[in-house]
Amino acid sequence: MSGCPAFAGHDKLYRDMPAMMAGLAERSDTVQGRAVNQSAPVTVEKASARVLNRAALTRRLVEILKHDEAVVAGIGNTNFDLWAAGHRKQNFYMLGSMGLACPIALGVALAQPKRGVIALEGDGSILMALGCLTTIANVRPRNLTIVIMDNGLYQITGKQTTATHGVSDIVAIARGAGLEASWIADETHFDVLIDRSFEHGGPVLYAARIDDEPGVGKTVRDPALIRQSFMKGLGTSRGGDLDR
Ligand SMILES: Cc1ncc(C[n+]2csc(CCOP(=O)(O)OP(=O)(O)O)c2C)c(N)n1
Repeated sequence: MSGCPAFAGHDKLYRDMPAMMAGLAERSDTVQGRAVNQSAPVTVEKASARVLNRAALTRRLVEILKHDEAVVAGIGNTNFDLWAAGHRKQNFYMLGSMGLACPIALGVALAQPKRGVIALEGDGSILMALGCLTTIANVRPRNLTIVIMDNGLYQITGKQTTATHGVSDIVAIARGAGLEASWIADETHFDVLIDRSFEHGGPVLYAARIDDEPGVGKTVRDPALIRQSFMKGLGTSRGGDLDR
């Protein structure tokens, strides 16, 4: 099992970032070979966020991963698109119940504090479990990054609208819970935010406004298999009869 050295020895919390960024000169840098503007604003409001595509953003995330980060996707489209981006043993795909990507990711982050952990969740699902944001904000796992894919819909059950389709703003809710949070302006800003969360730590929540394209894959519907693969990916599996 390899941990995430990016977190070791970095004592600065993400809340120091605005002050740090204010001191940065205008310059370009690269994240995994992509040019990024390191002087882009750290926090962005919803009105400035472009509508993105969940599958493309998920592929982008998987490409940016540098170590064996755990990625925990919620029920439905977030895990369909994570699966479609290419299965990794460090991926966990929630089946059946909404609102559990962040609580599961919190548990993984606390159990393996040297590993980067990313939760991918839909707006409908996080709205069902807002209390977990207050827990995460108070427990402050530095290795946890949350990405909310906000299409304003319970898409997978027939596109019923959620509260974020109306006046509710998931980033504002997260900030109220005590988390550092930002809307994602565009794909390049996403690269910068993810890279910063790896370098400087969390917990942090980023929300993307996304379109209503359906998920592009279909996760294997076998919870035991998913759990066993994930435990192997985290180095915590004791193995079973089939491994002999
Ligand atoms: C506790 C619970 N309530 C209701 C459902 C039915 N359900 C499954 S997915 C879903 C919508 C999920 O919406 P969201 O998280 O926004 O993801 P999207 O479908 O938009 O990708 C609903 C209502 C469920 N599985 N679990």
